[in-house]
Amino acid sequence: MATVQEHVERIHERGYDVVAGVIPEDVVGDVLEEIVAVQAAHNAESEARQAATRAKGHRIGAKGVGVRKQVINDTQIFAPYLADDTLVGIAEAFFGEYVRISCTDAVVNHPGNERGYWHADWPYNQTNASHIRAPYPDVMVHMSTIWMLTDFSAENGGTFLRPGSHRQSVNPSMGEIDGFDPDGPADDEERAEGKAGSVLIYDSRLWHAVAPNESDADRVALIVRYAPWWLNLNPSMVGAPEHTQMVVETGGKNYESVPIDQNAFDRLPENVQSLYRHFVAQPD
Ligand SMILES: O=C(O)CCC(=O)C(=O)O
Repeated sequence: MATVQEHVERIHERGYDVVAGVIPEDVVGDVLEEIVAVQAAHNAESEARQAATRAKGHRIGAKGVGVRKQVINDTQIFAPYLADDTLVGIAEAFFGEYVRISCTDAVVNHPGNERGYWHADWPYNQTNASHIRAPYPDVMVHMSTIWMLTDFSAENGGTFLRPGSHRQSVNPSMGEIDGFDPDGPADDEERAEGKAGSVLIYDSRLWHAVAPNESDADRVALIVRYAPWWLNLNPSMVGAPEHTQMVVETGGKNYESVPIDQNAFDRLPENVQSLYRHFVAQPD
């Protein structure tokens, strides 16, 4: 098993790494079942939101992917693992103490989902209303993770990744760069692969894309992102004044999430509460 330091070095070098066994083998099946059921129960909402975003002319992920945003409000079955020592150790190695979670979404990539566009994540994704304008400095300010609830393979849509691209000061969310097609394959692309229960960690600047699921079963994952205390998350928080100003009033598209309900928060283990306490819903 790799040490925190070894993972950190690989993320520095390649922009990504995989931590195996974060959710134990005997638990991951139950997590999968629960997440699939919750996402299915909210799928109509997910489709309506994606259609509305497209109707406004905004670019979003990929057709054929069902989403449940801030799924921690529906189920806390995976919550104990969010504060996994290795994951938090890696985040703290980059950011220092007082790390926070900015996103806990569920994604279900159905067989035949379309390929997504190459992009970096918020706050580097230039399609978002709030973003660090490119060319941006060579600093990682957000850490993205994708939690594999099914095995990830090249066949079932293991994420496309471009190793080393995290050191660039731009990404293709802004359109073609030096002849690089945001919608096409890349010569050096790699795939995120691993057993269910593993977590792909990447520098949010890494160029990556949703891959088509060419298997006959869903590829299911959690999208969790870790941020330092010093990154302003307010533009991503529905209801916060910066979100209203930068997203609602401009009609823009954004990286955003609803607050965590007090009841859901109360059910979290104490060490996980500290990752969410910045984002607890205020009573009306
Ligand atoms: O689900 C995946 O494979 C990729 C998701 C993605 O592109 C993202 O979270 O930004």
